[in-house]
Amino acid sequence: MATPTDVTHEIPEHDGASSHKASMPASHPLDPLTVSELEETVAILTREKHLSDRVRTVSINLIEPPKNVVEQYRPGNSFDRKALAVLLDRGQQGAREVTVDLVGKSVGPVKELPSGIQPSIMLDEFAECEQAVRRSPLFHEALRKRGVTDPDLVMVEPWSAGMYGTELPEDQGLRRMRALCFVRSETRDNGYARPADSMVVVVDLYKMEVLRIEEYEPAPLPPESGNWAREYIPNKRTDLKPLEIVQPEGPSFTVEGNLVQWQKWKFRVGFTSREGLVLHTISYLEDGVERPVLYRASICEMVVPYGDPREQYYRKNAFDIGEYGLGMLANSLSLGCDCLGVIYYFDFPLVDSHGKIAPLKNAVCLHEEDFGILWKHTDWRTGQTEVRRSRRLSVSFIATVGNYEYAYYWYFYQDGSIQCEIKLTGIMNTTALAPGEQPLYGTEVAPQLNAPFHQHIFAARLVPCVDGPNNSVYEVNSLGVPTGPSNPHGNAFVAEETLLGTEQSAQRRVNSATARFWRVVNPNKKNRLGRPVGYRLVPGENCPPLVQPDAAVMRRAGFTSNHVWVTPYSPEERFAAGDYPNQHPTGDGLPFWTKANRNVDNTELSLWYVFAHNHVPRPEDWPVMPAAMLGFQFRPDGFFERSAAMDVPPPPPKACCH
Ligand SMILES: [Cu+2]
Repeated sequence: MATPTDVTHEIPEHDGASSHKASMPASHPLDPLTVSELEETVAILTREKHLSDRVRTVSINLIEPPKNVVEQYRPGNSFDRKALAVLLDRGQQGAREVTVDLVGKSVGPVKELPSGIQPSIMLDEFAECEQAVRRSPLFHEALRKRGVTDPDLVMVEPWSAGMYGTELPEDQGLRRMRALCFVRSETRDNGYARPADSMVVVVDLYKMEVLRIEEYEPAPLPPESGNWAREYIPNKRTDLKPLEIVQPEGPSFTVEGNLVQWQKWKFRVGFTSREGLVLHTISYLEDGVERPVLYRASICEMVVPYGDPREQYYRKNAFDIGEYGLGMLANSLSLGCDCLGVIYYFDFPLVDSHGKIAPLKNAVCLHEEDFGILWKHTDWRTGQTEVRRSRRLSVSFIATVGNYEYAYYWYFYQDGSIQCEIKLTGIMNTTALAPGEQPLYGTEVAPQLNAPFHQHIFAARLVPCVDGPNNSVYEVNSLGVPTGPSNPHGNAFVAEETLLGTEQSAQRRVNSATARFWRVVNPNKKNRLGRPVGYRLVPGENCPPLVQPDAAVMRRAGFTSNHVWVTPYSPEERFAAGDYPNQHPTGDGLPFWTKANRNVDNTELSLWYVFAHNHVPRPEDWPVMPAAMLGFQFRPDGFFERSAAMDVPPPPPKACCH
């Protein structure tokens, strides 16, 4: 969570990496806006006087065309291009959405956002906020009081301020951030080793000036450093031999524009400033027929509620997607480090708050991986052994959100399965402990250094189109049958399917006691066994929210109260906590939309899967946390007539002794 770091990788030009340049023209209605389209959007907005010194660009993204336009599109057809610009007017202290028609070269509808709605925090605001803090005499006075003699060594970490109903009257209507402070012992030192717990700097982002410094009980700075940069680690292990991934004939995928084809899979790679990587129109080719599976898939929101109730910390609940934008925080990936093997990179352009456009090189990584065995059987009677290697296709990006890194992977498998995996790494946020103090709501990870308990909660939005647009969702619970006449030996259990036909009935949680999963079916298409074709949503690690239902953060993070939500497909309903969770006064998103209790049976759907990593920190998560992984799978369940992986050929004879 919190501030961006300046992740500036030198991208070495290696053999074997090829890339999609952000300057390439759009060749499909779903292609993200290109550099020239973004430049044109900014030019039109400037010409029409929507941009000025006092008006900042929060985001500019493609307005995705309606489903029917995408379905009917054929290569060579002309297509509309529309951009949605979210602009913040610091002068008028308001925000608006402006539609720009890039074909008509005109400005379309302009929608003023209601007073009190704050769009996401812009990347530039983090730096400007830090400068405002450093300019403030209050800041220097507070440091002097704490015996901090070199302000340049103070790491200022602005956090979203949220909205908790406890705001001071003078804060009402202001766009704010709250900055925590850490003290480095030298410029490259890990600041998180020494939290200056006792002060929070509140900043007005409209005026870019410090409103006040909230002061708390001081705790001494922890005594140890927690350095991780290579120069601080003198004794590196020396027994690693080279491991190279070689694909002498190149990878097995093809890329054309943003269209990827691999094995029988076909999909389009997209990217937004908010979600980062988006996958579109995922289909599976069977006997020459393209069978649709998912129309759109992304991680659309996340929130990290911290469990420390102290006054200076209860507002630590960053919505890293809705409040900051993961696309804006995406890394430029590095071959041999972030990605290994024969890599195809996608570049995507990003727009800063001044309307400047720069391509983010190597934003998305595409490659194949060996993933152990796909299937195997030995007939011990005949000695026949068949084994197949699993090859998977990985599409990924990594975002740095202040102290944490989030690496997002989508994997495609040869048996028709899709998996989403998120790797959490980076540095834990910390607080200081007095000597001998035992933390109640965290783990002491180094002497006098507390890493508070917290949860990383993600929301995936999947738009299923399993063999067609109209789908239904069933919940499947495995239940033991009471011992009795129909189950005299007590061993029977059934897999009970329940239709989730309305939005209210489709608000569900995981349940390991019944091995619960969900089946997305097309009720209009039966397989040869007479059952509707389907895909199974298989949960992975998960946990309910541990904050109280009446915790203030739940107003905005209400989407975390269920693990599964099903809504009728709506292009307007894209983000689980609504369009503008930053400082939202009442909350928005899933809990609000689903009050209508709309029908979700045999219609176009959005399926929302919410999943959490409950982080009870370990000393071994310090100073940089080895990646923790969580996610979910979307596996065929009656979609195919039998295993879709039977036609995968055996490994070549020289690679396999069978
Ligand atoms: Cu964590």
